[in-house]
Amino acid sequence: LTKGKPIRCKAAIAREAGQPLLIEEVIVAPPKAHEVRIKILCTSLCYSDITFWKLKDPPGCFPRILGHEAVGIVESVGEEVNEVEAGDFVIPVFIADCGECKDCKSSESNLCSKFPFTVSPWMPREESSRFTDLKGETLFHFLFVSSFSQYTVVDIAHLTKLDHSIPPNRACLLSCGVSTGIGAAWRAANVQPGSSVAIFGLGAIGLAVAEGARLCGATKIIGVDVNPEKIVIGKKFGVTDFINPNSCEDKSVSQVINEMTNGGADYCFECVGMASLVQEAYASCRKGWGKTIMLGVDRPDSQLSLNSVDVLCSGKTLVGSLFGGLKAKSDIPILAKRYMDKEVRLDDFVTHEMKFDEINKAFKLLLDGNCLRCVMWM
Ligand code: CXF
Ligand code: ZN
Repeated sequence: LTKGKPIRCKAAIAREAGQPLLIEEVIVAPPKAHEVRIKILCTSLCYSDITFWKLKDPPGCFPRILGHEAVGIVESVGEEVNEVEAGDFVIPVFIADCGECKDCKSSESNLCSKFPFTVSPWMPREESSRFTDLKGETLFHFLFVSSFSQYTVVDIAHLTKLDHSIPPNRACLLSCGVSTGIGAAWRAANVQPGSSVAIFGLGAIGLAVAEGARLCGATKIIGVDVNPEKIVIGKKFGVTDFINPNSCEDKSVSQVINEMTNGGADYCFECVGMASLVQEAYASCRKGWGKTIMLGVDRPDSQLSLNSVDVLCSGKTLVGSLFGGLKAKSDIPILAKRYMDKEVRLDDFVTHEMKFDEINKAFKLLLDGNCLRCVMWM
């Protein structure tokens, strides 16, 4: 039995920014109070792993165990954990759902205020790590998950229990990107039947927004992307109309969308992470009731510029969201059930599956834009 003892296992360590990950043996400490040690079954790659792998600043976050889109089995629990037990099937999520604070109790928010979201290299309750390498050096955590390891320790506030019916190579998608996109349409925007939607950026997140919009009954789903190959993949995910900004001639994308929708789309989603595209999305949504939802992550110092009189006269809403506005503990089980009921489609997001050891190959696939989701088996 491993309970209460350190576990030695394989992990992929990011030792330096932008350098290939190294598969090494690591030591995973037992869970402290409110913590759970889990055996990862599957982990997939999300673009945020790449963003933070590339990032040289802030310095001091390497060596690090990246990975935050995963599913696993509870190996052991620390004191005060009653919600899950050894053997349970669990999904870790980068935002907390403590269930007790004003935000978690409100149906209007998914931004826990007991454990506010930060990009911290530690566990959420204290500045400490549960990982060391075989030389005794501390390895940093990532987004409170660190799933590029056969075992990891996650705070109970960041874990959602699921029943075992959903296969692990599908369940892991619900841990970040696909949930974020579906959630943005379903929770952050609350897309209404018969409405029009414009999606800026048809990567995995944008395509998941399309899936969410379809599930909500949107009838016009406009995809905007500079890559013409996205027409085919977009159609598969319910995109009804396609705009390539490079072939709009003298018109702006927002002009084209305003004409196509007779006054602007009901909902616009920015899924690239470019401040200038947020402005274009905002200009593309309908006066009076149009809603623009931000999902993409731009550089921390980027600024939005909107004309104040335009905003004043617009009646539009601009809203930012993390994890698509989903409340992890209540909403992920709903998405899992809807997948099992063949309503939510997850299969088409999985373009590649491989062994965890091949993680550097997975990085290259996503970096080169050749994959939506690459699922790795531990
Ligand atoms: C992101 C959300 C925005 C900040 C960085 C991490 N989450 C997951 O990919
Ligand atoms: Zn992610």
